[in-house]
Amino acid sequence: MAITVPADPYTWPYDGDVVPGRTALLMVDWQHDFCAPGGYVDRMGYDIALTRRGLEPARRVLDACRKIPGFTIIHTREGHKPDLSDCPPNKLWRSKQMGAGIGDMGPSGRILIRGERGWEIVEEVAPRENEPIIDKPTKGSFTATDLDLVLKNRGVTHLVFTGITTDVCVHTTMREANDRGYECLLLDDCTGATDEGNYLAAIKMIKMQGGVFGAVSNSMEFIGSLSPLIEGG
Ligand code: C5J
Repeated sequence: MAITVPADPYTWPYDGDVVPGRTALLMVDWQHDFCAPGGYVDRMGYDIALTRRGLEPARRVLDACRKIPGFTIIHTREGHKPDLSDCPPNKLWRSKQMGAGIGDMGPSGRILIRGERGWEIVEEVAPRENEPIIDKPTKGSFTATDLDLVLKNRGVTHLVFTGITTDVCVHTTMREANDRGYECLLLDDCTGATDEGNYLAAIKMIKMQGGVFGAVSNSMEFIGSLSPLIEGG
């Protein structure tokens, strides 16, 4: 029996079947810096309730995917080397203008620096040993990383997205993936932005032109549709 997910603007995937061995769940940047008190987003003065909102639905999706044999789960983290050698000067300058300089000391350690508390993935969706983690100094997860190689090695052609923030790292990664031919699905209750208008616009953009970057669904539809594949589900 073919498995599909009700989605907008088309039933996902385009080729009519979710095949676990060809599908990956991408958990984008669920880091303290983007959704926990004292992190980068908090220090910039944005409301972390907006970025944190998708965490519980994303955790449920992660749990479900972990029970599907053959399903790949990948986590990403945005962060820089302690010496900032991989941080473009303009990115550094902009962060300082916002009062949250990359590399500056904060309540969660040095902001957006690899190895610091703020850079770690929050406990609710912490990676397991068999789940690859992609570290990136960039917004997109394909730039300056081996994500494409990891996916190709596993034969993955279809990507399901949760993560933060919708309009920045999730969108950039989804666009990069789409350009590389991956068939993408974003779960809209499993993501959030620092601005509600940007969140809504980012979701809308995906759906233009018949799904210019893929399709949009939600955690309930996704888990319900995949239930025949979920062990004990
Ligand atoms: C941002 C991200 N918003 N993970 N990073 O700077 O979306």
